[in-house]
Amino acid sequence: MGSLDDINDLRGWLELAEKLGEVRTITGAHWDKEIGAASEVNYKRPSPPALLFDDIVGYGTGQRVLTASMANARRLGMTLRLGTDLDDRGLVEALRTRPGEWAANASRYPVRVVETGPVRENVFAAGEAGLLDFPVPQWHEGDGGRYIGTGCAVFTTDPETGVLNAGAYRMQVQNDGRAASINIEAGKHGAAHVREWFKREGRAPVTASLGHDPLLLVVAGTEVPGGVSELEYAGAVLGRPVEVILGEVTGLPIPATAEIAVEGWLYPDRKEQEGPFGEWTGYYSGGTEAVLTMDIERIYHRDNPIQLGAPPGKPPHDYSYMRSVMKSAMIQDALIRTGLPGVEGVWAHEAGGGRQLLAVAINQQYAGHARQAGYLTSQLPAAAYMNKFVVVVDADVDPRSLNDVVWAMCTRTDPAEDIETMRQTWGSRVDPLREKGVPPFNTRAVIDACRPYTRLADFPKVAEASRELIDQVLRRWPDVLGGSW
Ligand SMILES: Cc1cc2nc3c(=O)[nH]c(=O)nc-3n(C[C@H](O)[C@H](O)[C@H](O)COP(=O)(O)O)c2cc1C
Ligand SMILES: [Mn+2]
Repeated sequence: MGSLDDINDLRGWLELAEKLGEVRTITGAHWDKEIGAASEVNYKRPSPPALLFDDIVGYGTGQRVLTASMANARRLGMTLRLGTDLDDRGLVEALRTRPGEWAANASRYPVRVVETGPVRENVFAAGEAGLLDFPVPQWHEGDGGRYIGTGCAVFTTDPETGVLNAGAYRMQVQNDGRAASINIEAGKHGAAHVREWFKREGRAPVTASLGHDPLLLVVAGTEVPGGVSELEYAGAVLGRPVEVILGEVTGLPIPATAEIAVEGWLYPDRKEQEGPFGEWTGYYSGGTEAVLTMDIERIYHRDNPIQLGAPPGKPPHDYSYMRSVMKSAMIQDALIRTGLPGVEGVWAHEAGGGRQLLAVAINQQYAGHARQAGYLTSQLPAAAYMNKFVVVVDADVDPRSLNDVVWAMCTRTDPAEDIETMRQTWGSRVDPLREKGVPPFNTRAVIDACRPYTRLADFPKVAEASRELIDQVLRRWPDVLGGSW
């Protein structure tokens, strides 16, 4: 044990992360708000370590909760099997073109069905055990309950093609642990599967893993293209198939090394009040609403299981770093694949939860190029959900620097001319601007923060020292000036 190739589950992941000095343990925290608040304090620090909670009040030693799993470049790079010593820039470099390759190669890694696995160390039928046998956190003070599904992977199939989908959809404990609501936004693949099952069979089979190699959270929680199974995509990342067992009741796959998994059916009229929940926008999502709820038919768990927590909130939150890095890479790949020339970089800023604020740097080549980049980006399947602003900047602006992007907006955008809006676009129920009872549309803007194409030749020069001059003074006073360039 100890190298990237050896990671086969959350425990292997933890072992390597601990060896790298990337994990801190907290004992004696209460599941009621303390785990959530301690995690929140941790996210706000630069390059936060992962936090492993043990000896949780009311639960024995060994039942653990992990948060901030991928909150820095080193652990995200490790999770994506790209390296164990990457920094922000190195990770972005290493990730370039990979998402497209993983999607293209996914079909070469169909899941491998195995007879049994660690997840079957303990198996309970309905009524024999409940979700509150585990130290499920109440994450935020204003949450409507305890959420066992944050860093989860919810599995559904397309009833026609059998293609498996995994999505991270929040799951609130219901009925004292005998049920869980699953909050799937309209437009997500899981929602389409469930709708199709309802139409054909009147119910939809579902399994969910609640603790696993964080790679499964990356693939379930990121917009892997439709029709591509996230588990096969994970196989392409790993270079080997993911092993699954088949659920006893539904026959749906469950990762063989999952820490905790549940299984059951959704029915169109089986709903419970769900929420509010502190969401990635930085606000609590509305009030409570009736949400599809699964009565638990089976609970599977390893001895001393570890929940993978990933609670959102005002950014930076648990997975905002992961979301930004993955979104940026996927959107940049997708934008280049449209055939748009001159794409220099894309960054999905954490302040916008990795969705609402996208910066695109281009090398302007023709009249209309900048707007084309903006409109295309805002409607790419990888970017469309809940986008609010696409800011297009020239190649001399670093799209990852919020300061530089805002500076470009302040100096190259003429608000009356250069902001284009779109209406009735793909929003979300978690949008704090949405009015209750209204379908989750949003509006969005493309902000052209490029120098006007007609003035490229004579636009004022940027007032900063040239590279040569900077290098000259760095060489002269390295003790005083070195390190920051
Ligand atoms: C920790 C976490 C929690 C999430 N919670 C939800 C949720 O409650 N509902 C939802 O529709 N999407 C949620 N998402 C976003 C989806 O997981 C994401 O859009 C994913 O691409 C959905 O998979 P699908 O495209 O296969 O449907 C969450 C993502 C993460 C990482
Ligand atoms: Mn999907």
